[in-house]
Amino acid sequence: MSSITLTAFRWVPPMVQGIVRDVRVRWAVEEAGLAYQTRLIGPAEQKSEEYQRLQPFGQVPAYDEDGLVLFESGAIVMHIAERVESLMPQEPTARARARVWMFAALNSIEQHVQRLTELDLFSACEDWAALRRPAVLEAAQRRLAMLAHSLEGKEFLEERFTAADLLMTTVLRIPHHMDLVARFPVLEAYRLRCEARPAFQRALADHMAPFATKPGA
Ligand SMILES: N[C@@H](CCC(=O)N[C@@H](CS)C(=O)NCC(=O)O)C(=O)O
Repeated sequence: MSSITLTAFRWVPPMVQGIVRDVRVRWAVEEAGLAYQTRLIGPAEQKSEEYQRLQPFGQVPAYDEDGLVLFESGAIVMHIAERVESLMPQEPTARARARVWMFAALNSIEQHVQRLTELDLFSACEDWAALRRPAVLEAAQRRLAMLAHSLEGKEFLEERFTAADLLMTTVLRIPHHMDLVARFPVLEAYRLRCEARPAFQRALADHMAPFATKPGA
């Protein structure tokens, strides 16, 4: 039985609760049926030498499994998924296809929805943001339309749920402050279908639980 410790934030502002990247790792661990413990950190630990030895950029998540220290949520999810059939098929072609979509989620979709979300949540009052937003929105919509086209008539990105769907769902959750994903009924139905999984519900609840207590309260 391995010992897994996942690092997450002790508290984040309500506007980003539910979309911090530890959610995807919690979800993968839950799908894999593994037990884990959480180490919650705040700004001081984030900046510490000790933490940056685990996560060189001082970000979350960081993951420690019996002394094997990993960072980058996508790499952590892949590490977990490669051991469990429920997240990653054994058959080589299906496995390669799942990997393709994992990278697509993180490299071809996430950057667009992240850019738009950052603009809206952190820079909305800046004059430059108003000028930049239409092009950023247009690029995100174009990419999501193509993703919706790929998912047309399908339940999941490939034959069945895999770690690729897990990552893609967490990416589609990023622009939660607006109806961007809901503009594409295929994507909205897909997101809701994946989020209905009990493992996701447990992961989200465990991610949210610490935020009930405000720091210093
Ligand atoms: N590519 C990294 C990104 C990690 C990341 O952006 N983490 C955010 C939370 S979702 C963070 O720690 N932000 C605080 C900071 O950058 O100082 C991954 O997927 O793990």
